[in-house]
Amino acid sequence: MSATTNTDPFVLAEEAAAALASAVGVERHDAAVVLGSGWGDAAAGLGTVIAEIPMSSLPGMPAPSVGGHKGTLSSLSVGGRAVLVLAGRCHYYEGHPVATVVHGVRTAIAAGCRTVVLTNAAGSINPAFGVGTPVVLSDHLNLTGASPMAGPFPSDRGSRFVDLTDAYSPRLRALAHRVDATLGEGVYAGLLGGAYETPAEIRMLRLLGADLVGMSTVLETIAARHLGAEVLGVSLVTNLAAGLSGDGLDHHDVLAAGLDAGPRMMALLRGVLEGLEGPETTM
Ligand code: 8IG
Repeated sequence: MSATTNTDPFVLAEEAAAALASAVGVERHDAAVVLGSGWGDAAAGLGTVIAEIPMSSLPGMPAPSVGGHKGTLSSLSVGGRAVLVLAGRCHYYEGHPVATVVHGVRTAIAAGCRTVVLTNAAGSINPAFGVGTPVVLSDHLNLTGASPMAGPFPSDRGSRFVDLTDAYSPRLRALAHRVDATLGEGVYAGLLGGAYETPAEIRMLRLLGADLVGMSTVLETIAARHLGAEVLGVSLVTNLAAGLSGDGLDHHDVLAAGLDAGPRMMALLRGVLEGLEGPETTM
């Protein structure tokens, strides 16, 4: 992590956004895409790469440590819009404070992004969603036991209690379905992780209404909604959740499923970014 004297995570995000703007030579960005495990190859071909920097070169950003996460931050021009692509994220299970887990999203929003697309790899609890299927998030269950809104909170940073009624933007979900009419939608259960679930835990999650299970995204969604950005969440199903297939679970399967679904995920992301409303920037 870069040395910094700032402990206020919002100020740190503003510092990171300023460092980002000067490193990539783009003053403001319109949208951000966080690429989860298996989504890395979907970024190639999204648009014209203006600049690419190591994420860890920005204040407050640790180097990602999980396989399948590149750890780069790219500034792209997609259909005339300035798009930040964060290839990799850090996870709560890695032992980072929640503020660090959501720092990339807060930085992107401080850089101007009003739209945040959060992608991840997930286990499927719903038999309708097979391996290799991208699924739009309709909602989430935050079962991490943590929140970016817990702890000391500056009085000048908006609402203390974030409204999560439409955590995942109905408008962006509709746009995603226009781009790819066969996409399903489901509820994502975000767990602390570090281990996959037991079959009993998966039966519990199914009873709770979860369709997908993973170890990311929910904290970032809360942080993004607090700062007023619109969120689109998309999971790529890379395995059936524990107990739903004859096999055990392995991180390598996750990466392989991502490679197979790459073209479809790329087309989805590109279609969504090109379909965003608002003035196109001139770059
Ligand atoms: I990929 O089955 C992926 N990430 N918790 N459970 C949890 N996280 C996951 C899973 C899964 N698959």
